[in-house]
Amino acid sequence: KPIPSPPAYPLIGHAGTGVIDPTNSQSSFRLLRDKYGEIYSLNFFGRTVVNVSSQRLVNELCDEKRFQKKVEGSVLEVVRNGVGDGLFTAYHGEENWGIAHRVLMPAFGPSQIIGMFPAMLDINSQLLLKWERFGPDEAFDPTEDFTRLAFDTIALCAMSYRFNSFYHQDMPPFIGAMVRFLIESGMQMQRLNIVQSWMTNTKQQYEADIKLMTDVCDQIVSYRKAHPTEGKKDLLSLMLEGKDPKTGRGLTDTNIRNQLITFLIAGHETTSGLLSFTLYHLLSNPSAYATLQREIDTVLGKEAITVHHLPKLEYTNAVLRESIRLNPPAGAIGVAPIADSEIIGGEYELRKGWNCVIHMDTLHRDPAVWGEDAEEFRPERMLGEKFDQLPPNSWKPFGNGARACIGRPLAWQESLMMLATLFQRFDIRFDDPSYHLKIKQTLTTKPLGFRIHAIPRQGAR
Ligand code: MNH
Repeated sequence: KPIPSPPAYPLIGHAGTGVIDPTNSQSSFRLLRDKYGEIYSLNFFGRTVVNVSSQRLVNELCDEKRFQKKVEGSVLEVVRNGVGDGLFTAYHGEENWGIAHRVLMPAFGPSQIIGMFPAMLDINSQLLLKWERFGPDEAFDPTEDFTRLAFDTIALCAMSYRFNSFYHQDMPPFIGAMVRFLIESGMQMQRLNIVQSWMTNTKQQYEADIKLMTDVCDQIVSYRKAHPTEGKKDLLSLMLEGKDPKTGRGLTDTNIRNQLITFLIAGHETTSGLLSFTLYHLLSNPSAYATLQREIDTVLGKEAITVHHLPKLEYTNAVLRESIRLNPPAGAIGVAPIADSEIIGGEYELRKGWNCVIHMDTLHRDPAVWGEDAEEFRPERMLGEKFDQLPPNSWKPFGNGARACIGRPLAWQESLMMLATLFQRFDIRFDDPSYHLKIKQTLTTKPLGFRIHAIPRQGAR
């Protein structure tokens, strides 16, 4: 059966037809899903991109015996300009992916994550103190402070390095460089090579941004060399000293740089988005807000948070799952058939050279899985057994299989702690009660123009 596709130009295909808004592709893809359904194909300069949104088809794309991650021909291939063979952008089967994966996985085991609790709490308290000092009258964008939180947390937990972002008026320069770098990488996907070669200023800025990120990482490595962490095995020490059990090899200096930039980027953008979207959904759903705060009051009361509280925060956990369902900050992943061709859904043929994109935000709203209220924020559906019994591959915010997110437990613990301590201490209000969610997109998504007040609670600790 032919795969539906919107009208296109000869040669350039859908580039320049305006079907994809490069500054907010997620909303473009959602409109196309509404019009063309669970699968449709696009063409950019001869490259075929098949977009898939239903659990029934995605379930097949998640079969690692038939499909594998595809970096070639996707924006990740352009992002390699800055982060090369780092874990996120490594090609399927690239040797350094296997080495780094085996060396670094142990840094994200359960006891390592619990061991990060004090460092996470350190950064978490900096945010709380700042919001307390703001007081109830200050209107501010929480996304900025969640970005500071997540950025400082990944650096302190994984690299024992402090950016001290809460003590600077401006965001760390790494973040500005990263945002420009990611946006420009996305733009290059829709540009002809010849046009690209004329844009010398853009090219200079792009290279300066990559250099800035590289310099920050070199600074982290030289700081470590000057301040060895006696016996403490964090992610950075595994990068510098770890040996792959399979090949006996360690990471090269270039690969370490690529990994550090990768972790600084992947380690904060998405977590910051998750926390920001979660506040938005809670403010828009007063009964979920009330249930969450009641749970936190019951579990924590006025006690200082400890690791022992975390497993008891069942509803808070469900709130995060539901928030990331509706707004998965990393909204799409790309795969391709391993064989020359594969038939999915018993009717659509996919070819090896094509980029097959799983769109998480539309997958996460598939009415066949989530029902008539798929668009509603209802954490109850994510509690306990209901979550465990969801159809396979219907909730994929952290990607798939061997190439799924390595930082998931870190991000989750950090987010759970943040929500619990935030609602223990504050009531949150919209600055503008008529605010409706708008999206800011780089590689990932965040709320745009979202402002709140944080009102210290009577008698809170
Ligand atoms: Mn993370 C891969 C989402 C937090 C480091 N991450 C992925 C993928 C998704 C994803 C989706 C798969 C991408 C693909 O298939 O192309 N990550 C998230 C989300 C959050 C997140 C939604 C927070 C919420 N990620 C983190 C944190 C770190 C991190 C925190 C670092 C500590 N993620 C990675 C790395 C990869 C990855 C590294 C690449 C893994 C691999 O391919 O080996």
